[in-house]
Order: sequence, then structure tokens, then C-alpha cells
Amino acid sequence: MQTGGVTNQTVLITGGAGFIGGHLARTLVDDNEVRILDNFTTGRRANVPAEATLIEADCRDEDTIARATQNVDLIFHEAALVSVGRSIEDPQTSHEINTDATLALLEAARAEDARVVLASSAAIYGHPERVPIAESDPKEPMSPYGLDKLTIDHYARQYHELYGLETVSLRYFNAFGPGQVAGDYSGVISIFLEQALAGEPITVDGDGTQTRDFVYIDDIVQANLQAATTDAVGEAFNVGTGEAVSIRELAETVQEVTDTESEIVHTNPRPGDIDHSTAAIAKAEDRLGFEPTVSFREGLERTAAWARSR
Ligand code: UD2
Repeated sequence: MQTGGVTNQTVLITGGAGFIGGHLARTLVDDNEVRILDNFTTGRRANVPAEATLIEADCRDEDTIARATQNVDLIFHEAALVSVGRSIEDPQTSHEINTDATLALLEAARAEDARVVLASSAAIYGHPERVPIAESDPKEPMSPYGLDKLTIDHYARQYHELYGLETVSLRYFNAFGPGQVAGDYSGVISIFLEQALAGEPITVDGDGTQTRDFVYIDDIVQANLQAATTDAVGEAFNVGTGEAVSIRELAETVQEVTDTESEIVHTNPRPGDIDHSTAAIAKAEDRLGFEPTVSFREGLERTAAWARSR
């Protein structure tokens, strides 16, 4: 993938061994000096390119942050506790990882005058009053995770307003693609693909009428590269496709693309789950030049092919 004009920079990717961070690292490593900060809680060593410098440590550790940010030009902050469910079980840990560590990172970026592109989330909106959701719509997060992401999204804007730091918040909707590994706390697509390929039941929480805006990893990377060079600093952007897919429809499409015998079963709805979530992307289109390039179906087929090859 092209680096979108991000060249010859010293780049720190926190969570650089994770799903999104790993894709960013591979995209940037040939044309930049890439540093990865990851503690491998959910990250994977296979995601770390050989040419990158690895700092294996916890992003909550302030000495680590100081070392990792030394002389950096650009920071992609992807390290997080990404599970909404985990944050409900353990709000304090969510706060430490998602909020406190981000604040420390912003402080370090201020000292280095480094641009920060920060992973915010659609979870900040909570139950939306209407879809698609615009950036200025009400924000009533339903989970500690959503609250943490809302807090750092505000901090990013404030660091621009108060200190002139170049920050951009990207409010990811539901990212998916090759490299997203199924686990108790990972995204629904990776879970459904693993279930389908193992011939196990596909577990839909609740009635499956809840909808999500699934955005393919290449387009997440595209938005990050645009955020790294845009003049629209101090701003937050939705990163999605504008297309709503219900979880039931997702389960059925997974059945199709994997050609599985797996049945769809329904379990209890998930506490703190958002009912509908679709991004309005006009702001990202107009100001970043963002344009989704991979459809849900195409992305799912590519991801299924990857999952099958594992
Ligand atoms: C995802 C991200 C979160 C945040 C948010 C933004 C993950 C793990 N979380 O949260 O970080 O950015 O998107 O919108 O990527 N489901 C099932 N069966 C399963 C697993 C999930 O039906 O086995 C349902 C679940 O109840 C929910 C939907 O699928 O309605 C999506 O769940 P998710 O955990 O993939 O993602 P979400 O939207 O909670």
C-alpha cells in the first residue's frame, strides 16, 4: 500500500503488534523509521516487521512512554483495551489503559511536538438518536470503554486548542480484516469466521437485529495516513463506510462465504451493547479525502480466505 506522503519520519505506533497497528507498521516500515510499543497482551509477534524497532513494554509505564517518544515526529496511538465487555467487567483497568496512558502519551507528544493520530471509537456515541451518526451528534457512551474513548477524544482536541499540538481523532466504527484473530474479546467477524470454519454454531447475541458499520482494514489504514498529513488538526472524524449490516445478516453472509454447515444460534443480548451504529462519513470525505474502497462482502471474502489459510 502507498504511504500517502508519510515518508522519512520517525513514527511510533503504540499497539503496533496488534491488528490495526500491525497493518500500519507494515505499510510504513519501508519509508520511515518505525518504532513499535506493545506488551503482547493481545498483540502478536508476527505483526512486528523485522525492520521496526520493538519496545516491549506496557503503555501505562511513564518511563517507557518517555523512551518510546524520544525524537518522534508522528505517533499512531492504537494501544488499547479494545473490548467493550472487558471494560464493563473491569472499568478501572480500562481507564488506566485507555485514558491514563493516552493522557501520558499526549504529554510526551507535547514535549516532542509530535503529531498524534489517536484511535477513538464509535462507542463514544452510545445509542444514537439517529443513524447515520455525524461527528457532532450527542455522545452518551454506554460502557467504560466508550467513556474512556470519549475522554481521550476530548483531550486530543484540547491539546490542540490549549497547546497547539497537532492531533487527529479517528472514530473507528467496526474494523475487520485479515490479521484480526478470534478470541473472547475480539471483533464479531473474527469470531463468526472461526466458528464457521470449525463447523461450530455461530453465536448471535440477542435477536441479531443490532447493526454495525464494518470497515475493512485497508480503509482504516487509509484514514490514518490521511490523518497523518491533513491540515485539519484538532478535529475528529468518523471512519466507517456508511453501510449498516445487522449481526444476523453478518452471520448469514459468513455461512455463505465459508460454505459451512454451522447453524446460527441466538444467545442472551450483551449488556451495554449498542443497538445501531452507522457512520456519516461526509466530514472525513470532505476534509481528509477519505473514501471507502472495499465493500463489506469483498472484505468478508478476503478475511475468510485469510482465516481459512491459517
Ligand atoms: C467494536 C470494537 C470496539 C469499538 C466499537 C466501535 C472490538 C472487539 N470492539 O465494539 O473496540 O471500537 O466496535 O463501534 O472490535 N456479537 C455476537 N456474537 C459474538 C460476538 C459479538 O452476536 O460472538 C455481537 C455483539 O453483541 C455486538 C456486535 O456483534 O452487537 C459487535 O460486537 P463486537 O464485539 O465485534 O464489537 P462492538 O461493536 O461491541
